[in-house]
Amino acid sequence: MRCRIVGAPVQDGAGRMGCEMGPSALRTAGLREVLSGLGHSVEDLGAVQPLPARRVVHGNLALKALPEISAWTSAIADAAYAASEDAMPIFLGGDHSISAGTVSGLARRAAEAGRPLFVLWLDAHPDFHTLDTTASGNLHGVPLAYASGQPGFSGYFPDLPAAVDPKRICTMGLRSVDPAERRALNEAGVTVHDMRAIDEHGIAPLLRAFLARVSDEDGLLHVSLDVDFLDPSIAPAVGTTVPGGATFREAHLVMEMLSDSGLVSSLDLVELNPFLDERGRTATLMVDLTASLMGRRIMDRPTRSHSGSF
Ligand code: Z70
Ligand code: MN
Ligand code: MN
Ligand code: MN
Repeated sequence: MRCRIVGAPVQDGAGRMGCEMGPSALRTAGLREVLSGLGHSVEDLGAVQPLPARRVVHGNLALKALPEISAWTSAIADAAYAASEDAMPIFLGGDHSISAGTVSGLARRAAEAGRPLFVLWLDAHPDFHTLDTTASGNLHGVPLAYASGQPGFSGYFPDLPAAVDPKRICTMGLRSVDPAERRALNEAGVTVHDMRAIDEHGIAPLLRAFLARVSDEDGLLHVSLDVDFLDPSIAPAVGTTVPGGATFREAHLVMEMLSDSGLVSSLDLVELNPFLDERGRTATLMVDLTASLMGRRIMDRPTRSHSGSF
């Protein structure tokens, strides 16, 4: 596989500073070396550069850094579109607002390729607020709503060349959902596997069913991994820890099943705040999870059957 690493050192979308250092920490934890060691070719494109922010005024006075995040979204969308030509892009956040750009750029790429884009959102939160419903004003709470064409972004965020169909989005690991998000997720038809569903059924059958849908439609699959999908006891380096997250074993199993499927065409690693880490353990875990997604195994397994690359 040809991988392209794209740094997106954005921190203005989160409630506290530090995610800007995320790409550096992931590189320091050996992302590139791990990917090369698994036999992939790796090109590191460095960091996306946003254009200067343009002044924007919105009625929701809680919104923070709207001009800055809008400028980042535009630059990241262009970078995602370019980096996904004949390669698998791996985007290094940065807070989760970067996915407004990554997913919209990838949706444009998929539309041009004539293939449906699916999104697997691994997160404690759905990030499904609109600019009107967010109470915190932190724009890492809106990227999935934006990229799936929910109303109210027009004139504030870049125009969407192509939206992801909400019915092709699957969220896993949710355990902190605001009331407006719950309503919007249901109305839009997003598949939600919250922590209760994972406890009740096990994570494997839920993921298997989603992967079967991607495969049936010959879809492309973007995976967006928020550090807070993981339990804070194994991944402390995130500003918004929520107890009861995915275990080490659940998270690796998800990555191994994704790898076996051969369907994954792009990846976000987001919300790592190295300022909150303990001797790099969260950064190292994120790199190890990426290794599982990219083919690292405990023992040999039968080879994959499907190629999902762009
Ligand atoms: C909450 C809000 C959020 C990520 C926290 C939390 C949003 N729903 N997103 N961490 N990645 O502030 O809107
Ligand atoms: Mn998130
Ligand atoms: Mn989150
Ligand atoms: Mn978070």
